[in-house]
Amino acid sequence: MKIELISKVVMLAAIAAVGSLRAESNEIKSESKPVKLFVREVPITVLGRTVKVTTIDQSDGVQGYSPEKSDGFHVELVNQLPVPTSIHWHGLILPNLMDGVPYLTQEPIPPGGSYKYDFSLTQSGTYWMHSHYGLQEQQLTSAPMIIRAPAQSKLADAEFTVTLSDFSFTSPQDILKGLTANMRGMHGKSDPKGMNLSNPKNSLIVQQWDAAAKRLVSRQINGPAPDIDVKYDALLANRRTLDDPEVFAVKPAQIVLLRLIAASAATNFFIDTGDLDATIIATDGENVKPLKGNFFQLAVAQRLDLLLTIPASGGVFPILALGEGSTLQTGFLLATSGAEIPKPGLGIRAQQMIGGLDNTQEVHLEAEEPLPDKPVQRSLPSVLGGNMMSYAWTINGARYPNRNSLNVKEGERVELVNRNETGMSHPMHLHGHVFEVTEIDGQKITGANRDTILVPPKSTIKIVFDATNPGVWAYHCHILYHLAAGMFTVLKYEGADTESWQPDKTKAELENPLELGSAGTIWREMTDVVFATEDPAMCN
Ligand SMILES: [Cu+2]
Repeated sequence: MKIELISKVVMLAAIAAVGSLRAESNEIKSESKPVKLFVREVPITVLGRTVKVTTIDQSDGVQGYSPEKSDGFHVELVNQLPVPTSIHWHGLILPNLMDGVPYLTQEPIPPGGSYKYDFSLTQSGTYWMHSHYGLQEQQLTSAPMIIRAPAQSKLADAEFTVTLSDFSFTSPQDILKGLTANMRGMHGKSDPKGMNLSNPKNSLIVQQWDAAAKRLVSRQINGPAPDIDVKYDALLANRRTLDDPEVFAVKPAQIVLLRLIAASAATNFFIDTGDLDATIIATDGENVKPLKGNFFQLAVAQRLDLLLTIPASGGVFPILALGEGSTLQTGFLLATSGAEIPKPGLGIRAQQMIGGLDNTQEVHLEAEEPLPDKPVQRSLPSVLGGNMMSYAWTINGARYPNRNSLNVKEGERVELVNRNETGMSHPMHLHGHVFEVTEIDGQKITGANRDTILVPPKSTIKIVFDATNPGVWAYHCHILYHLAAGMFTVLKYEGADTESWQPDKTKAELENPLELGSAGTIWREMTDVVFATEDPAMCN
């Protein structure tokens, strides 16, 4: 009750603030009151077991933050965890010291501490936020961030944002221990490279380009399953499993926009829209030329905006997210009024194993607004190395922490040549910039604009951007355990302030982890104290 009252007051205040801002145009935007975002523990129930995870939410319970582009970004981040944290605003072009990477752009925020972030926004679309501290991302320290602008609201009759995650009852510390100790069959569940090759006859679902129809579809092949790092217990869509999915109400003939965010720690997805034809209209928040199909790729940390039309006859339409190299699936339902929701819901496991992501989709993506013509002035190598056995993952032969850097000068047109020498794919994320994908395995393209590019095994992908945002920026693999095991470097502008860059301290992030993974006493203790007297809906 108390919480409801407070949230109403806050909402009224927020409405009043937005109203006055609008009335007085953009002039007072620098005085916008910051929105408080709380990083805190919450219980969720997965497969009948209730465990503690984390969330990033506002005082009214809304997850994440979705500002108007014209208002700018104004957040006071409050750390209510018992350990330090640091939240990164994934995909945003922002001032270097606002980027939220501990020991690179700021000190971690201690328990009970807070930190203010203020900057103007140059982008709009589907973004997200997540902890960049230790292994917190695996414990769902992440949330959506939709940047609103007039262009965004005209896209569809209705829109739904869905955050996809991977979930394990094993703590991330134990998962990492299992991977680095390479203890096969442990509950940490490492899957050493080559293990799947022993069974090359797997029947797999993969993506295919239907050249005649110009569509992305699925097909079945026989082959070795792709290597994956972690065998998860479940995949989640908006923190729910597919046996109890979220149901979004839609209307017959409605045009619907799906904003899909791969907030997973280590799982790449295929998105299956089933009977509904869909069109990709944006990747990583950046518009692309429309690309149709019903089976799409979405790698760790990427976003996909899909437009689809609900049939005039109505019905229930499952949208599935299938986990690469596994049989796990998650998803949600689009349902028109009166349509019968299947009970029990869909299973959390697919009928068939899901194959590997590749370049099938990427070579067909085309930026709506490509970079202006200009020759590349600096080409830098990014050789991705390592393997599952040693579990040492490298960029240009080195494991982080180190003081190596990819060096650029402000104003240059820069190319990064990602050459993946490993047997696994790596979703490579550049902070503070948007790049264009310009070449895939020798084929020149005017590809998508992105902040995260999946580089499949043995592939070479060139990306190009203009160095117009000075600083020291993270460039890393977004598979959490590859990142923790060294696949991280920095893009350094000549003359940049390196005062906050303290690579030697990053090891400390793994020293006092959150103890949230296991059910039982920890959870009971917490719920008795914190949640016992509140609305049970909060525990969903
Ligand atoms: Cu990687």
